[in-house]
Amino acid sequence: MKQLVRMFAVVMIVSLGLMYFISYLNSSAGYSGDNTLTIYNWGDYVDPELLTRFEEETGIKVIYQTFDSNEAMMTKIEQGGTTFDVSIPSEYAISKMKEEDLLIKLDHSKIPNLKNIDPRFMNLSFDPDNAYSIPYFWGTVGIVYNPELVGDLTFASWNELWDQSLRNQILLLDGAREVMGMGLNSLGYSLNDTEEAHLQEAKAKLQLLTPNVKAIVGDEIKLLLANEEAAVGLVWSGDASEIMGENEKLDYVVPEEGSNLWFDNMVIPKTAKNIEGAHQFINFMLDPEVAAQNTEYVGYSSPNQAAMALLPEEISGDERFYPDEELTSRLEVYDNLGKRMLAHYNELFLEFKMHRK
Ligand code: N2P
Repeated sequence: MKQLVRMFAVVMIVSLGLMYFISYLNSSAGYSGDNTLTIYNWGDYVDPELLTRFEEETGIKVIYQTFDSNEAMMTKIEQGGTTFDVSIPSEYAISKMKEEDLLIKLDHSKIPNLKNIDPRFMNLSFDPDNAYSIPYFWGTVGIVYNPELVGDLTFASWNELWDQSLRNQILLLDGAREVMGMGLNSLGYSLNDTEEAHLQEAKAKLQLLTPNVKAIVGDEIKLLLANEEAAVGLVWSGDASEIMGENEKLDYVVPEEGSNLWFDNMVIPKTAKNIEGAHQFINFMLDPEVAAQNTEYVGYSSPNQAAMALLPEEISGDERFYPDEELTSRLEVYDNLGKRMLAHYNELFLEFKMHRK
């Protein structure tokens, strides 16, 4: 009997010890409630070293997931399967998410680094007073091209993309607003046009581009263009700057008919579990040194004026990525066209994609 009691005691002690050890492992790995932060960002859109630094400074473990279009991101957040603490949508998506009650109001007292943001990027019409969103990066949509492979073309006009010499030479980024917007702009229409006849005209014109389109791709567009797998690409400006960093022969231009000016802001979705940590992360990304390092890493344009002051002139003074007033006056921001019209843009883009096959 004595032996049985002793054995029982040993089993108890060992299992208690094991339980303690497992809970210690869990907490040091950070998987305990408040101690994690789930971030949902565009692909290739943060310096991973900064995520590690955030984890070290705060003891919060970052879980990181990526998306490649506003549409994919919104669908996932609407479905609510995964709960995200921070995401980074573009302006029209922010407006739509606000409308659908998917975002929480931010507590600016927890984001003192907000003072570093250039006032030009604050209080924009998609989010008055930045009640729900904080500037992260901004940019344009344009054309990267290899002057050695395109003859006399300079892409002063979108219509040069339709030139017969570009057969199978164009890569397009995989975005409904961007590609439809390019079609509309090439016809002299607004990229926020909602007139059915204009939209059909744009789709028909895009279909005529098909022989020139080599592929419609995600982030791999950067590698393909830098490696000269295609002569021309429809890209976001920051991707262009990264591509040109890899291959100095290439250039970036925003055609004269106009194009898109976009803003990506950090938000906290309604389903967030770690609202405190989310504010901490937003504030961290707004620190001047952190934002400068992030800008150098991803190649996009920073709205953080304190960070801009830390960046070399070759970045902050590059007018292709920090456009002057003349260029800015030709750019349009995507409007939130409403659920139905946005779905219609997606449909038309999908039909164009199907038509290629
Ligand atoms: C980065 C994607 C940039 C997002 N890969 C443009 N809104």
